[in-house]
Amino acid sequence: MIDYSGWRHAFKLDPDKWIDDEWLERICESGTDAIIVGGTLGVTYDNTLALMSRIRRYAVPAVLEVSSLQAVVPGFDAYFIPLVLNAGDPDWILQPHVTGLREYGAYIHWEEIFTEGYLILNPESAAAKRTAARPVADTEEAKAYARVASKLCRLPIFYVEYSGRYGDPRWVAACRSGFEEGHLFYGGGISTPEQAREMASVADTIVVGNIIYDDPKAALATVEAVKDL
Ligand code: 1GP
Repeated sequence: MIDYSGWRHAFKLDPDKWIDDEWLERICESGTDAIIVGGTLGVTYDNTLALMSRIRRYAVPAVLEVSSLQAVVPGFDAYFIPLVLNAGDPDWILQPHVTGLREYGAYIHWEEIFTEGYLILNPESAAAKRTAARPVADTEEAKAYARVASKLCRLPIFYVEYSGRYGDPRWVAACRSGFEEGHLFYGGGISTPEQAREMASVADTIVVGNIIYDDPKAALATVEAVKDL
């Protein structure tokens, strides 16, 4: 069973985006704590399987963040299941989960499954649009969402998602204060060592995604930044 409790840094690779072998090796061997495979658009069984097979050449833990029932590929170390707490479209809260468990419920290795309470804070992101994410008014409301995840739902993971845009550390800190016992991930717009350090000071794990494809050298620098802390 994987233990993410000590993770400080993870890279998120999108099956719908291309990375060549050389950069994939550098990313996987960078010292990051894990590779999360996930995306919002264009994720299929085939491109997820293809990416997993390439990542599996390396020792780094590999996790699939499930966003499509058609793309659940066996062979990852663990599966993170998002539960979008501020989804405006109720189909995105539990409906896909019911559909999935109805079909695959008997075959699941539950020790590999971890539910993430997801709070989407960038209204321009593809994830916000797809789930019709409700705007969050202020830090107190963000904290209340974190408490819902922690105290009412007892979820092990809270994921503050700014995908595509660097967020406000004060909002992440508010989520941290509402999510006392569990593990807090932050993802969104990290592209410099300074941003990596800033968010790592309020989140347990920072997740670095897009910059891998835009400027892979800058992506690698975020690992060092966090390890030094
Ligand atoms: C996306 O939180 C991750 O799900 C990372 O965000 O792609 O903006 O780095 P970026």
